[in-house]
Amino acid sequence: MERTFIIVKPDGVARGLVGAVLERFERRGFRLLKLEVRTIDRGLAAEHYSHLKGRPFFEGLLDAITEGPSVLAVLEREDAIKVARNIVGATNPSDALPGTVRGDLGGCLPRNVVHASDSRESYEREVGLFFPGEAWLLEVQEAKQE
Ligand code: IDP
Ligand code: MG
Repeated sequence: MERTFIIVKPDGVARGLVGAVLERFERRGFRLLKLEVRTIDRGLAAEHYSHLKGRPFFEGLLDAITEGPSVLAVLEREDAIKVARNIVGATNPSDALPGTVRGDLGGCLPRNVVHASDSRESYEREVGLFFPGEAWLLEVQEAKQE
């Protein structure tokens, strides 16, 4: 069993797509372990996207992810990270295939509806950033990797 971290971004929440996005994950067998509505502050957003610092779209990305409430979720199933990335689709909604969240629900960069962790390392980093002190999430994850 594996876990992943997803965000329905402010554009997705504003467009009323929370249910549609979460339904896709539930129907693919994901179990919800954590669900929270939160407006992400700019400092946390900058840490979350620190790998993109210096890109020309960085400040606009921070604007987009902090402009309203997001929905944060930790989800579990086998191969969670790979399956979630497949559900989400390509980064640019213009490239995303039909059947994926970004391919079906659209958006325009940087507002592409949803985030999903791209690796186990990213998941652990992200869940530690967004839910610090909730060590049980990390501990169970680590125990299962041994
Ligand atoms: P991902 O969300 O598919 O993992 P990343 O490359 O990690 O894609 O980029 C993080 C986020 O930054 C994207 O989801 C999108 O919101 C934004 N982004 C990525 N590339 C561009 C771009 O070329 N222009 C504007 N925003 C971008
Ligand atoms: Mg990414």
